[in-house]
Amino acid sequence: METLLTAFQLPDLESRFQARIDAEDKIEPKDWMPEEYRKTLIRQISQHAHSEVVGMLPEGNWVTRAPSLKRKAVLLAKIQDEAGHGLYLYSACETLGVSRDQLIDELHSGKAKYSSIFNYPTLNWADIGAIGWLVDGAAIMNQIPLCRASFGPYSRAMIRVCKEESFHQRQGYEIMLTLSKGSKEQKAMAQDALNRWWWPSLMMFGPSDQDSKHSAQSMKWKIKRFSNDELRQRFVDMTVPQAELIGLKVPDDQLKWNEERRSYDFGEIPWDEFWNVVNGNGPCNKKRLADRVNAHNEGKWVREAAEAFAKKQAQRTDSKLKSN
Ligand code: FAQ
Repeated sequence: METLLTAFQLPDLESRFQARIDAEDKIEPKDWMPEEYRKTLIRQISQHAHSEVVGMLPEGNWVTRAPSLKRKAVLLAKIQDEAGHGLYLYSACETLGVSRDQLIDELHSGKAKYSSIFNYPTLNWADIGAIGWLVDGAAIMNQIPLCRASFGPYSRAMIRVCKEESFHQRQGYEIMLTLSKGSKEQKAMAQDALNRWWWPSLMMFGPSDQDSKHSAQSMKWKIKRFSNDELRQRFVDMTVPQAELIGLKVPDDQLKWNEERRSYDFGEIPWDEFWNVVNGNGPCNKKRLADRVNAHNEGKWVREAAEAFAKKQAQRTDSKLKSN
């Protein structure tokens, strides 16, 4: 009987759900939602959380070698921000009925994805500038529309994330500006970093629209507001003039302003490289995962201590309440 009822009710529930989305209502964790919507959100939000946390590794590599105390302090603060973003996102994901342990297990077993960009090495200080400028720049371009995602906890988390990412982008650009105004060698370092990070940054937006299997449904559900190619194009249009302003050359011979479209035409993305990295065979995939697993294992005593402390506090509050 229950199955029959569900079968009759489902189309009605689904159309009411879509009507709420179309009316720009926010969906909250306890609202009815199609199972596929829930799964899509868990997939995207957890991949996003993993990216923030794995994304700390290439930058963490430079904390001890930052060129001044000021640069070290700024870099440390940025890396802590990324950890915070991971935490908001894991929390948003948990409201969908999945545990953080489960999500972390999926990352550590290699089942869950994280952004391809964090599988590239940071070879010198200019790479830290390029990550802030390009990687955070691409992240903001992708994430500003997510502030309007239909799922309430995700959209609210993204508002704070975007504010912090925009500071990150500016500090990265400022590093690149300083290097470009420096010695011949420093300018060459900045150009070399741009050469290596340009194409991987464009890949952050995901496969081309024709190969993106989730975009159409995610856009109908207003999780995504723009397609991968649309956001990539906006990023190119925003970033090319920034490169020109500091005297750097974007490494793309086919890059050309298109007056008719009022936008840049650009070359073909090396998709083989993208899929290779996504499938676990990029230059640093194995190292990144091993470093995450190690950090998690080494942090076991911290989690246990925090849990014991929280339990003790709860017991104290309990006995205070009883004695009052
Ligand atoms: N890397 O059908 P679509 C940051 C996968 S945060 C790896 O187009 P969708 C902050 C995709 O998951 C950066 N995998 O998928 C920071 C799917 O695989 P699946 C992270 C990728 O979801 C800065 C398959 O390909 N940002 O940088 C990638 O509709 C500096 C088919 O793709 C977010 O996660 C990729 N680049 O669109 C931290 C933003 N692209 O799951 C430290 C939220 C695609 O079927 C330092 N996410 N795949 O096995 C999104 O907006 C979307 O998920 C997309 C992909 C646009 C990434």
